Amino acid sequence: MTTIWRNTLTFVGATTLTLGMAHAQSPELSDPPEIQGEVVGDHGSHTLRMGIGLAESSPQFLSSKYFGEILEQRTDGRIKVNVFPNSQLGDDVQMLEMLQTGTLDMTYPSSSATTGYVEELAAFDLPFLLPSREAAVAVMQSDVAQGMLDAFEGTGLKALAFSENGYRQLSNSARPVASPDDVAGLDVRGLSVRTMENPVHLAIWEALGANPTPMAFGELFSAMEQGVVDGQENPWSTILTSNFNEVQDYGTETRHVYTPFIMMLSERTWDRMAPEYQALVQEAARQSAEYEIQLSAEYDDWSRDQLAERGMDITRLDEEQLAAFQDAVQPVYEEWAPRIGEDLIAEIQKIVEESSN
Ligand code: TK8
Repeated sequence: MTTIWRNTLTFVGATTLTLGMAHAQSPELSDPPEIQGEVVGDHGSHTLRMGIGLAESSPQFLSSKYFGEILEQRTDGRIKVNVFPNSQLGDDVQMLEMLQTGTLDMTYPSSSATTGYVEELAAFDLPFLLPSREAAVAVMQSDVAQGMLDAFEGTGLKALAFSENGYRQLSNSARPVASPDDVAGLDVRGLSVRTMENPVHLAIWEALGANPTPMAFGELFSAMEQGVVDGQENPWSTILTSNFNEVQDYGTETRHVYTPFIMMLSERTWDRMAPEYQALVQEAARQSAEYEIQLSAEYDDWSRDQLAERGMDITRLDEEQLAAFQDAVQPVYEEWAPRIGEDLIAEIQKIVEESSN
């Protein structure tokens, strides 16, 4: 593991130990691939400011640092990337607008935050569409997905690559959840669940009998801490690295949606770059996205087990319990498949089937 990773993780680890939580802050992570290739020609200097939502220990941050290292090494320091984590520059929606106005160079939103620009991306928000990581990666690396990235042209956003936010899991502070009835609450009120600002996610939690509350990710921790919402849904690694377990007692392994991240560059920044730099940025994005997926996979189950070790009461669903969630959200397909595009969904499902052969 190169020095910068060791420093980053050691710092994070030390912080954890200082706080008295004798828990590892990250699993044994793979080193980033060796940076290959010559130094490209001198086409001037760029310092790129990149805002992301997640913490310094997240796969999103670690892979973004690697992205910057590739560019710095392959341009002999002429391109540098400063990564600002923890939503400190804003949330996904705000940072995308900052890319359009040119006040920020890069950001790394969930695809769910970008469906206002490219509606087809809402396919990724359909519940239980992607049954495995292999299927999800096959879809993200397909021509269909590349077509979605290309469709951002002219929006002020250059979409560079898909990577993994991951399988979303429910957490809450009210009660254990093993069924949609537990979400809806038979003799108690339904859970208030924060969702991303995305209509399909709203529909999912309405179908499950919750009271969904769309909210920016950066406001979520304090909303849960103050009891403004009972719960939220995100991958285990996000729940762990954003310390949601400090304010959430119960987890349920629903895996109801697989959300991609999309690495985004402002078109204004892209247009200022020489073609050779553009090609390098595109290649570095692809390489760092691949590394991010690997880190996210290494983090996933480990994070769930860490959360349990730290006291979160985690419910893992059996086949029958999972089927109850899948049945309950079937109306979401009926409502949204025609709006997203039945042909597109069929193409994605074909890629899913082929990926399991
Ligand atoms: C981070 C977000 C987050 C997403 C959410 O910027 O908002 O819940 O899952 O990862 O993109």
